Amino acid sequence: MREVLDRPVPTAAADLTLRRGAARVLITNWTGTSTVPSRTLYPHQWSWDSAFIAIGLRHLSVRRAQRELEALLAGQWADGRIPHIVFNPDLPYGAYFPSPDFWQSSRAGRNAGAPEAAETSGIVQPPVHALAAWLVHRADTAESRRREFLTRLYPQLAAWHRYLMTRRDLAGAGLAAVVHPWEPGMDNSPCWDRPLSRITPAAPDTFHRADLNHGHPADRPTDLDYGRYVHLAADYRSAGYDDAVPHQFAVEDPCFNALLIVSELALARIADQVGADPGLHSARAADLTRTLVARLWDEDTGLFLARDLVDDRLIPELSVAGLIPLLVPDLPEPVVERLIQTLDGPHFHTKSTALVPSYDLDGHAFDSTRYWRGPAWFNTAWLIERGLRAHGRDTRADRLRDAILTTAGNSQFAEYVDPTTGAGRGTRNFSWTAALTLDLLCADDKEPPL
Ligand code: 2M8
Repeated sequence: MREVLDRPVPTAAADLTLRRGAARVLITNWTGTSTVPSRTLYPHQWSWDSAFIAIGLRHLSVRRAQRELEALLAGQWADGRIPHIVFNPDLPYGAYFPSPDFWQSSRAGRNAGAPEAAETSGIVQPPVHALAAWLVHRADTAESRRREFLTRLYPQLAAWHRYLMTRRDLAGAGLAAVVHPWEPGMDNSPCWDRPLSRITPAAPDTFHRADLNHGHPADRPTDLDYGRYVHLAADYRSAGYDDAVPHQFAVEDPCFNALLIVSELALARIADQVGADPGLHSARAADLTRTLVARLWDEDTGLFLARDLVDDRLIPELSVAGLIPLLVPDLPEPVVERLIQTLDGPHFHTKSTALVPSYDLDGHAFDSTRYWRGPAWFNTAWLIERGLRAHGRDTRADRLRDAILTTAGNSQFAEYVDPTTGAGRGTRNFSWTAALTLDLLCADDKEPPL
């Protein structure tokens, strides 16, 4: 425990209480090797959760933040993919669905290079990891060098990005595609309704949802959505998790690709530290930025939209994912300006809470409590806060920061909240909510995002 408490603390009393609360969540959710998103609903290690968690943990214990990322990377496949879940072998299969016996990674994923020593899922999540590794390094560069943290991680992170830029460039157009709604991390976003409508759901009696043992059905995806998730994942498994086979669900997501750009820029910084070539990564970030704007920017709505690769059309649904490219430092200024207008316009502006809903407040599918169909989430708010600062909008960023901190504390670090009232929804004591709260409390606002 001592390593967790030996970092400096901010002085204001309210901040101190919030910081202690957030630290308590992260300490409770630490398993000894990594952090679970939630002790009840998500009892294994999740990919982008661990990246956000490491970003917060670095303020408590740099060593623990390093171990968080190292544990995740121990589950990396030889083809470079970082699986979206690394399973805890000590838990029974019933603790979470889909469990290791569904994914069968070490057998079904053998040709794709799944590890033998760990059971994992076969799909991925957004690439926040290089950004997290860089921020963890920067929190204590001496400790990082002593443990050769970046030297060890660089080849793994480079292989991960290579996988996304080659095997996952399904359209051959220069962006990474996702092949399952769990991959962009926003599982039941209305953006996926149209692509998912083509998928025949797996029969309800062929699987058992464990999430409803812990989550309220009104907060979670429907059974119909789950049936489709199961069908898609089972098909991918049957194909040996081979990306070259045709995919029934294939989408270019703006949040996923914006995070890839920022992580490429972080990888350039990392390459520079370890004596590798930073130019490769900065050139890739520049190409990705141009392609993101060319393929996913929608001038009419003032937002980035997802592209459905099955019919090669933009999906006309307004999601918070389309605001995340604000993080990209070299986004053209008129696009930045338009994005901020959209953020502050009728589709995303909530007068009551100042938080950012996951989906269009005026949208036909808006639901203020159901998961990624309206609720406000803390990771997306943190990313937008960082993006506003990256573009010098500090006053606007301060407002969002205050809203995040107030709501995180009032909601017991909820997984997500009703954006119209701020009431907590989903599980409580959720790790990335606590971690990103800590980051906002402890990181220097003036520190460049990269
Ligand atoms: C949610 O997704 C999982 C499947 O991966 C689920 O619904 O069971 C999403 O919010 C995802 O973004 C997150 O990483 C995961 C764990 O917090 O939960």
